[in-house]
Amino acid sequence: MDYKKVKMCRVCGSKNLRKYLDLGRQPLANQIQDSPNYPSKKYPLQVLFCERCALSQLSVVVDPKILYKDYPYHSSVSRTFREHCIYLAEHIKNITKAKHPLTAIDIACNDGVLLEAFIRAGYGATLGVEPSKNLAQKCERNKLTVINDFWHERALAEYPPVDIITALNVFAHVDDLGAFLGLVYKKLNPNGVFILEVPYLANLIKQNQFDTIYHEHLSYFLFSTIKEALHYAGLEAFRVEEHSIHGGSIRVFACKDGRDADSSVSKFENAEFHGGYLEFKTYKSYAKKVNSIRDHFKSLMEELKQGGKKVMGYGASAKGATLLNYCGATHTDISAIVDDTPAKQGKFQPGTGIPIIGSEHLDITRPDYILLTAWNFSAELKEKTRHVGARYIIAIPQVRIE
Ligand code: DWN
Ligand code: ZN
Repeated sequence: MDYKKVKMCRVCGSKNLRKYLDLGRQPLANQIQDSPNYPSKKYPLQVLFCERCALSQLSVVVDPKILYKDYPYHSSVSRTFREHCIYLAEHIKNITKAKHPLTAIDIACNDGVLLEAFIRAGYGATLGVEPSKNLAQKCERNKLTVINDFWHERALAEYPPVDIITALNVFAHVDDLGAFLGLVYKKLNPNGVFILEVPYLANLIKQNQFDTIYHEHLSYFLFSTIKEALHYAGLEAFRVEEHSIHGGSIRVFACKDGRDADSSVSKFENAEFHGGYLEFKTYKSYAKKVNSIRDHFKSLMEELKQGGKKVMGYGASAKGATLLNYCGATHTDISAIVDDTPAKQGKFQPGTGIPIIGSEHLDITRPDYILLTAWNFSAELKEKTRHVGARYIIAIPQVRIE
């Protein structure tokens, strides 16, 4: 079986899981297809709320070997993300009392953007862990030290503990959080710091960001739920920051040296409690807003098609796959999606038959509208396409034309 059903909460073990959103059966968002007719396998895409710890989690777990065997998403394509990593590497240099140069491991290092930022910031020994062969090979080509494997005991056995361990956009992808965090605990020096970043569930709800829901993202976290998961592994959250990357992420700092938490911890916990994020009804009303976005998007696509307008997308993103598949959009609505990732060009967005092309086609086709399917990089994408003279469609948090 290439997927399993979730029967209990992966943070607290509760069986009281209530479904609040059903995005239907969808293809795997990053399974870029070689042909438009390739019938991509579809899996249930439903989100459950844990009545005990408020974790939101998918109802199924797709085999990670299927998801990450050969991964088309290259983090370095986005200048915004590269700058985000450079800032992070500098920002955390003095977070630990360890002597410099610091040693660091980046879990799910993708094509090494953060590892390169560590080296640029003067860190000592750095190590990446990346399960996707194509990305690990890219790191090796760039002279980065990387283990081509998942983050687990056997793969890390011969590596000593380090001062800094980072996990950017991977914690939401992990099924066995206990094993994951247990290994973090083991591989962290006594006064080391673990830093994770995930899309922030409160933002997903406030900003109607349902397109961040896809099969790679098994969990959708509040800070309070992350804090609980860390605590079970002997790690204590001592700081939390909010950052705009990827539509709004939280960055959580954890340690095992018993240092005091700063005021950000109670601030986030109080905001989540008073914001209603620990209550099921908040998520039910969110689901209603998601469906009205879908209906609005579908009618806009129909109106533009009837008006003979040319619409292209920019960013063959996983979030774009969720949006387009949930709204039933195909190549008859969006003629093509531009993406600067060479590995994605010449292929097709899963489930839609929409071809993925290079940006040079924008000048040839001169679309009337560009759908920013990577709206989290709107500024960067608008800068790149201003010369085209098209108007922009953005679907999140509301469908709008700019
Ligand atoms: O968690 C994840 C997030 C961090 O990244 C992964 N599971 C998968 C991935 O999700 P996504 O594909 O929705 O992420 P992005 O970063 O919103 O995707 C942006 C897409 O747009 C990429 O395919 C790259 C492309 N792009 C481009 O072609 N030119 C992006 C920029 C900024 C550009 O200038
Ligand atoms: Zn729970």
